[in-house]
Amino acid sequence: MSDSPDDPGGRSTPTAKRTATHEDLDRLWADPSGLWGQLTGVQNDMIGLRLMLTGFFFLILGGSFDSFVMRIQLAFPEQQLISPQLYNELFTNHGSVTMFLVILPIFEGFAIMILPLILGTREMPFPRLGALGYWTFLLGGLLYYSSALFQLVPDAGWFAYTPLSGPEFSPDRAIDFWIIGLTVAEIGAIAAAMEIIIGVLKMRAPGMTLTRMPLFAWALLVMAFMILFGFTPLIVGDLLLELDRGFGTHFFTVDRGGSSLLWQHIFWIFGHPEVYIQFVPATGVVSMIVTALTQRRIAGYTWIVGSFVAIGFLSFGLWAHHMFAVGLDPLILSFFSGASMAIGIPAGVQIVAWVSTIWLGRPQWKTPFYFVVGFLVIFVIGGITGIMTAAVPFDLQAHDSYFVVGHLHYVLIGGVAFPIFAGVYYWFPKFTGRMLNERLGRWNFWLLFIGTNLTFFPMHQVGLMGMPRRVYTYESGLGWDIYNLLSTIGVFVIIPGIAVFVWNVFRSYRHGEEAGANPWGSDSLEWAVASPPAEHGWSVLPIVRSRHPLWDQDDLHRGPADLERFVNALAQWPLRWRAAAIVGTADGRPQEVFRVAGPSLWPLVAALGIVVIFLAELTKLRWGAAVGAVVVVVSVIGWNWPDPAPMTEDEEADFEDDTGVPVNAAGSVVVAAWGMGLAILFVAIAFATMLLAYFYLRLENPVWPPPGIADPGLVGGAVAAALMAASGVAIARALARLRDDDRRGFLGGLAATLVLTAAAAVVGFRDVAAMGISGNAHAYGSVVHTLTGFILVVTAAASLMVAMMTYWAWHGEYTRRRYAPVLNVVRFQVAAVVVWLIGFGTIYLGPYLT
Ligand code: HEM
Ligand SMILES: [Cu+2]
Repeated sequence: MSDSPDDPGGRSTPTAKRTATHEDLDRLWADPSGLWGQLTGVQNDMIGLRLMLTGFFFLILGGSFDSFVMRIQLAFPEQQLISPQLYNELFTNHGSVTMFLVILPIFEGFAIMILPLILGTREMPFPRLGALGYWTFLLGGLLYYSSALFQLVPDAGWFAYTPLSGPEFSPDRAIDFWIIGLTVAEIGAIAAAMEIIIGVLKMRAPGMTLTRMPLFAWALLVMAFMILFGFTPLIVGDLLLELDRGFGTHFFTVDRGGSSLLWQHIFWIFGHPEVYIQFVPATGVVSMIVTALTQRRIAGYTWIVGSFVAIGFLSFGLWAHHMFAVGLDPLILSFFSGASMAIGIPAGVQIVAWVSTIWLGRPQWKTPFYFVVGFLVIFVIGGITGIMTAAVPFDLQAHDSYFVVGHLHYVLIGGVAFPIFAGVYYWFPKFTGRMLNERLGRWNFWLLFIGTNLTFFPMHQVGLMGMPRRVYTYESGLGWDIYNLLSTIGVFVIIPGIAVFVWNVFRSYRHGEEAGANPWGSDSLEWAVASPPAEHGWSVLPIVRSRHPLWDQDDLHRGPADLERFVNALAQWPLRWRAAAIVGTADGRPQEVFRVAGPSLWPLVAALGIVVIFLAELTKLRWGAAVGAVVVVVSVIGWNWPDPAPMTEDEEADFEDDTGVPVNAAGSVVVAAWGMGLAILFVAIAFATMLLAYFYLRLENPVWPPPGIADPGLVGGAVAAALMAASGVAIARALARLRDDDRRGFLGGLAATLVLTAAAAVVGFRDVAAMGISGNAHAYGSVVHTLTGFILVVTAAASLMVAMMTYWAWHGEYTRRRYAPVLNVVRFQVAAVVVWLIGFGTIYLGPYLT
């Protein structure tokens, strides 16, 4: 066996073909240089790296600095170094930053940076959406942090429980910073998640079926769906809390018909999956590294995929285990307790798969592998203490004690931080062309491993001895002193561990050993391109015939004749616009060639507009929200302004004749449809959360509406609903006319849609207003008005799209062949009709339910 760095497994691996078009493609896919390029750039390598660096920056700021000060304060009993108030601010900040601003951007950045290479494609599907995700994330994080400048640091814990976070007990603006800064960042997280979902499902190399997809891609797919399903409810919850705080509604005011448990439910519907949102991609990293560094196909691929999906589903079904101590019904307690223990099963499946792969393989004891083994050890301990707290009687003892703090850090640091370090050591050579230093890597690992255990193991013990969490000091003589001192000493081992890492990255970036294309002898596609990769990644797309293409194929560009013809055609042509291939979701067969969007300033402008909307609430200059909304609308229009197609319909047809794959240079059909589908899903989840709030409050209030308010009359609502339903029919007719090439009928149908929607809105909203319910007297009015506002926003967004489309249709933008955007607008209008019918149906009929 040879131990040359290029083929540690003793076999040589194929590399990607370089073509004469390589330089042209590289230039075509690069962002402009200079400051302008920085602001308008959308290139996936850059966006991904920025997300990761920003996440790491917040980790240093909020993750490490805060915890360091807390641990100094707790080193000895009865210390008065910092005030109780500062301690509250520190743990709130530490928890909020680590849970919202650190892991998520690091993994989303990882995904955006690496997926195109791993999947054998050239870019992410919506580079501008990725850029928007980055800017909103950065601006939201900075907004959140700016609270420190005003000495208004949030102090209600990272879960911001009501009523502590409500207007009564937190009257100053501190919590507003929390809500508003984090909401902006969450919008960024969702934007990036949509990009990742479509990237994984639709942009892969020809031949890469779902069952040949690398495990990391699977994990990122599940993560992205969880972000969509977890963060959307949280955004709605945040908005409701801000309404309570800034507009005097009563969602969470108990003596006005609100419920503070409602906040806890919404928060933990997000908060529990959040832990797995962080954990699932980490296990994806581990699966890749275990395969590569043991030179062995991973055992139980299908089982691992199944366990990702199972975790994705299960984690949404067990949020209430964070609420065991709030007095829920015993039946509910046993359900959530059982579900919480069940989630140990998929995690166990993965552990068995990794351990058996390692057992049967030939591990290379390099730094990534050390971190993987460290992960296994620490995570298993954290998993066991997790199963312990899933048992209700135990939780009632350990809840809010340091046992939980020990448990959660074992899971988060062992389960998430270690895989991140492993991943950086593993993929660093790909993106820099240089290896990280092994000796420093060992130091890095051992300091972190020892430090983590020294810091967090004693916490379990002191927790069982009764030390509560979130206390700024404690009495001496309780036997807690030694454990706290050990914990604090542990931090002094962790810090040099991190310093060694930073030093290693800096030094190796310049002076590290040259890496070559495939230094670990790995099996997945990214290792076939040069290190560092070209801007476009692949000149000739690979044709995938195996789950481990670099081990099983000696030529990456050989395959069925039609696929070969396709990838070669795409390498030679087109060289004037950024062409990328879309494949069938399951079978990986090419479906479409579409044009990927290029650099643009609009994502940054849109992000600024979003920030202005929220900033207006923070500063109480509420007219500013209108300004922000205008900026957002303008930038969305500018962003989507149709570019002239870079080629004629005939040229497109020629390519299709040659390869059998349609070309849509003017705009994608498939990707756009998926984007719209996810946007509608986002609206649906937000809407479901609003309905949850309505029905939860409905159930908690025996009298609904409250005394003195009449049940709504049904006539006005019925008329409005009929008009709105008619608008859905009108737009469907318009589409049919376009397909018949009847331009006038098409335009007429669009006009009818707009008129009917407007009429429905006038009738509907006047009717609700005429009920004369106050939003500030009782939770009933609050939820009726907010639900109405939600419907209004969705309807207005639909009308804006229809109006823009009418304008372009007037200018002859759409033809029988090119009308993909029309289809999408039709879909959204229909979704708006559904939201309208269900939403107003709830408002009008809710009071009649008994
Ligand atoms: C140097 C390493 C770290 C140390 C010394 C540390 C220390 C602490 C301390 C002292 C607390 C407050 C416990 C309390 O008073 O109840 C805490 C809470 C917390 N930490 Fe860390 N931490 C570290 C790293 C991390 C990391 C990497 C994450 C996440 C990825 C994290 C997530 C959290 C969370 C979510 C809380 C809960 C906050 C709360 O209960 O409100 N920590 N940590
Ligand atoms: Cu949980």
